[in-house]
Amino acid sequence: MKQSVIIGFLGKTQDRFCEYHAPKSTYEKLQTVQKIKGFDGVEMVFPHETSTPEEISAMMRELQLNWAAINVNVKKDPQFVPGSLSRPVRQIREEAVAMIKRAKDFAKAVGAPLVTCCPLSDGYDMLFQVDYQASWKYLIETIGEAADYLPEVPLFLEPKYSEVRVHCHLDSTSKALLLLKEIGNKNTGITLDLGHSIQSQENPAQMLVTTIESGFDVYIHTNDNDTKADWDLIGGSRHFLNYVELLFWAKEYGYNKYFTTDASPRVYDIVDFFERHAEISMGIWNLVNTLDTAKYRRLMREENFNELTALVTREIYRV
Ligand SMILES: [Mn+2]
Repeated sequence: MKQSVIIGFLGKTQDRFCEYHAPKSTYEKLQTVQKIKGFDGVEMVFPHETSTPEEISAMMRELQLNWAAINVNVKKDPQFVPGSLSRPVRQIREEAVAMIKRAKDFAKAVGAPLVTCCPLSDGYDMLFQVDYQASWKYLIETIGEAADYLPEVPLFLEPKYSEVRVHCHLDSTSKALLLLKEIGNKNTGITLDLGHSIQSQENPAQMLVTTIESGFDVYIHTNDNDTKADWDLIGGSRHFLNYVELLFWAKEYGYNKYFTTDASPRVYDIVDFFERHAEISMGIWNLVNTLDTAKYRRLMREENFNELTALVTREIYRV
């Protein structure tokens, strides 16, 4: 299991009420990754944490870190705060597409395997606020154009139900998958964030399978929450069995990308918080590797829920 982290969470973070931890430069964040036992991968936000490909590559080499992904942020700049890829203003949509293209150029230059995009500002707060017909059409156009550019760097979309809009357009894995189907570019995928998926009342393991069986790739973000909001807690701290089941199916499909931690330490010590996340994640991965998956699959085919439940009790919960 390869584990990485979205390095934005290693510096200062904030919510509506509080600020947490001190600001760090990109170099200091990368030094922190190196300190976390179990992590050697990096997801970096473009363009807000990046400089030149040469400078960033030198830092990554010096600290012996590896790329999980480039995360292109099309919501932070002032013109994108009310939305970007789905907006009726052509110039704003074009600027957002151009930013994704530049993120792909950067990913190629530094050797990162993929670009992931979570268009959180594209959505709405009130009913009768946006034209659903136009916004869906624009999402197909803009993300389709960004996907077509530099096909050797695949584009992954990360859906989420809520925040920063009350209702994001890509509010579930299914909705994002439908968009990818409409776009029809095989060099695309879903960034399946466990916490986003359960907030959308999905089963993450089933959405992993559904996405792959629909012909699209998957990149996994790990965390946990209470399903009401995206709290970015330590993995397994509330939905242990969901985490086990997701890793069970990831193993079945031979998932070989990074498992990237999308969790927020807030009031907790940063290194301790991520080490606890790395530890439970590796523990679950090791556990999954002890399971006789062929036996589980056979029992599923036989609809033997009684034996499956007994196996889960004995082999997973171990009670
Ligand atoms: Mn995520």
